[in-house]
Amino acid sequence: MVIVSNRVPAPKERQQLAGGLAVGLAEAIAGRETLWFGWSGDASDNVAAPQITTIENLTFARVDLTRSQVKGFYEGYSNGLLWPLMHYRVGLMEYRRADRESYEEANERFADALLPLLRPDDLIWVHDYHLIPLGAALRARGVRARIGFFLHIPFPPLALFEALPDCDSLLHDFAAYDLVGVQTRQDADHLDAAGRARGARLRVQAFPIGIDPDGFAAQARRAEAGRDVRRMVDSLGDRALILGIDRLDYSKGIPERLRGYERLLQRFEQHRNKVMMLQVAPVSRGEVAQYKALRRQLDELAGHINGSYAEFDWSPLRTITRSVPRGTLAGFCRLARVALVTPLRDGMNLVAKEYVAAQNGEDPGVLVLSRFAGAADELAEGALMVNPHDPDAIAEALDQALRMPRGERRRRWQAMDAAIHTATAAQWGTSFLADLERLDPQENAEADHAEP
Ligand code: ADQ
Repeated sequence: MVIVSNRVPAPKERQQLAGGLAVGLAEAIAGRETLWFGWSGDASDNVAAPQITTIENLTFARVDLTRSQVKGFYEGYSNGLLWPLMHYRVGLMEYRRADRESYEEANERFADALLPLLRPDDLIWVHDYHLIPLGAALRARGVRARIGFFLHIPFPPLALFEALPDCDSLLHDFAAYDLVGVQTRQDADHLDAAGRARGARLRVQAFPIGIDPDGFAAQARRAEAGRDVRRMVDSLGDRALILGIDRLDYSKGIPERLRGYERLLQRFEQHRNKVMMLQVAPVSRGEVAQYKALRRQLDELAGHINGSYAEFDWSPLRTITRSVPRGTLAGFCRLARVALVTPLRDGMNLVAKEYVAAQNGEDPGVLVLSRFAGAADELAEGALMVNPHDPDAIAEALDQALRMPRGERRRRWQAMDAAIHTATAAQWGTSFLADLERLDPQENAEADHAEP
């Protein structure tokens, strides 16, 4: 079993890697000898062979990139171009041919470094938009093993995807994989239609990613008695907590959400000094220009809201742009009366599922969810659904959530809790791999070299 993802954690960080990918893979790879290959996160100018560490039957192989690849491949093409494009934000795309070359070059480099570590009977699973050309690069080097790919972010409609000058070659890169997994039916339809329109034959299927709901619930219960949550309870008094948790990213709709909260304070005066909103948004990709601008926008809006509504004993909004330990976040989820998960576009959004998992089923909180999160497909029955572009809709949903009687909260939560127990992280990983193993390997016309 070979997992390839852009970032591979240093082996000692493994236990902190509780995100969807690590949890989903843990079960899927249990009992299999596994190689986890990818970028170390470091830049160096003498890029050598991968650093390899083995812990039981899991081997980590991490390669460095050059500084110019970090700029061109990672910050430029992956995060400055593909990320906005895939999130339907064509206007934020920054296209440079040199970045495109760096993207190809980094993928070739990954393929060269991975090749000697492969065995003929391997099952290879590549993750995310940084690595779309890797499958084709491996095929060109003669690899005939089954190779699957999972796209964690959305795939836009063809009319948007065509804005990418390299759209044909990327679609043909997708076609080098035996199986391409995406989060939702809509993403699958878009990618499939784009492939067909451009003459690339793809096998695409939706595999919605999940979480480990019982593990997260246990973490939330443990955190309830912990110091951070107790401090939070003390500082809230009898006010209701409204919670937002995201990476600081423009796809997450954080400014739009704050405007919605501001509308609540403006229009529904009865909630003033009765609620407190906490937005946790650690800075990510801080080197990319659009992210610097977002940070400034967040600070301005927070200042504006607190400046307009604070009272001598109450600030309506707190923002934290440092990262907060996962256990503490789980505890905050359990405490929060409402979670605001309102991305403008999101592949899945695991925070929505984690919030549901963390609730006390006897007295659960309410999830306000964007219709543009992949998670909406599974959680629409229980969540209050909103269009995040409409601040009044957010304000009205917040008001409804804050007034919602316990019976309704329980009914809604039960529907969502059933959904997150149906499509778990473990089930996601095992079902993707089972489907990949079951398929006939594609005829890899380009793979006319010997097996490595
Ligand atoms: P992300 O955009 O990072 O992931 P998301 O699914 O919300 O988004 O979060 C992934 C993990 O990071 C979750 O376990 C979450 O708890 C954690 N996380 C998020 N914000 C955090 C914060 N402020 N502090 C600490 N931890 C935080 C991409 C796609 C998503 C898709 C995932 C998984 O953009 O749409 O759901 O991959 O496929």
